[in-house]
Amino acid sequence: MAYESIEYAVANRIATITLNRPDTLNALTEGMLKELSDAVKQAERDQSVRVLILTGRGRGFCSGQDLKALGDHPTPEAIGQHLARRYHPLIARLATLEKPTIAMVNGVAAGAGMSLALACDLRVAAVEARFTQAFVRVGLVPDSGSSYFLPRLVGYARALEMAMTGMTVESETALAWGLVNRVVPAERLAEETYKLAEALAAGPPLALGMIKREIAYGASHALVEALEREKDFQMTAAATQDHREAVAAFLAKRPAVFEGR
Ligand code: T3D
Repeated sequence: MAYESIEYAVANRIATITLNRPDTLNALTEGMLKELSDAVKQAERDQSVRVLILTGRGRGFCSGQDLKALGDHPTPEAIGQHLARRYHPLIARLATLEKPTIAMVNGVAAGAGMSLALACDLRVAAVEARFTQAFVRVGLVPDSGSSYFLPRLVGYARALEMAMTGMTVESETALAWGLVNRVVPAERLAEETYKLAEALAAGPPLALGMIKREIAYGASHALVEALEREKDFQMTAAATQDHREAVAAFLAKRPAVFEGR
């Protein structure tokens, strides 16, 4: 599939998706959502890709649904179908991708654009980045996973405040609230994000995929169930060549080389 409103590149085992409609702060159109889904699938299928980075071109990360394209789905039913057909599979695929994902938040993340950032595993933000649950400002409610991820990240009260007021949360507050993992000056955003991505890309891929599933499971299950799940995953991890390699490397005082088997 040829892309018009995103860019997709792979280098050093890291796939980067760049939203590329800078004039609208990368507002999401039907075409862009299709391309984005296709690119995430590519990153999923490509065995050489170990980490996925999502970012935006220009001064915005993503301003959410393109409000000028709202007329494409003018009835409540059409909006519901649009969410179910375009947003839900994309958010679910991102969140369950068995590879680490990083949102490199270069600027404002609003509405469903903020949801996209939240659906990634980690968020590295530029000082200029800001976050707003803009939905309420256009008389809508959080969608695309914001109601799920936001309270888990920042807690119930802060999630409600953001969702109900549409307030803008600046990067430093986002860091203090646990909304982002790191805040760095804009000129170091790419360097710091790729350093983190490279460290993850050098890790044991099967274990990383299981860690992602394990933490998600633990966040929504009882302790006894989480303990059982940990045991199952640990047995699977212990059976991998990567585990044997890591122990051998430790004993030989050399870096481990993980092959994902
Ligand atoms: O139908 C469905 O599927 C329903 C799903 C809904 C999901 C949603 O995401 S609803 C929420 C949609 N998003 C918004 O409501 C955010 C709208 N944008 C803003 O509030 C502000 O633009 C920002 C807070 C994001 C940034 O403000 P600022 O002052 O930095 O920039 P700006 O001047 O407002 O925007 C710059 C340009 O981007 C401007 O275009 P212009 O005047 O230079 O030609 C603006 O119109 C455009 N733009 C920004 N956001 C959108 C947009 N164009 C279309 N859609 C946008 N969402």
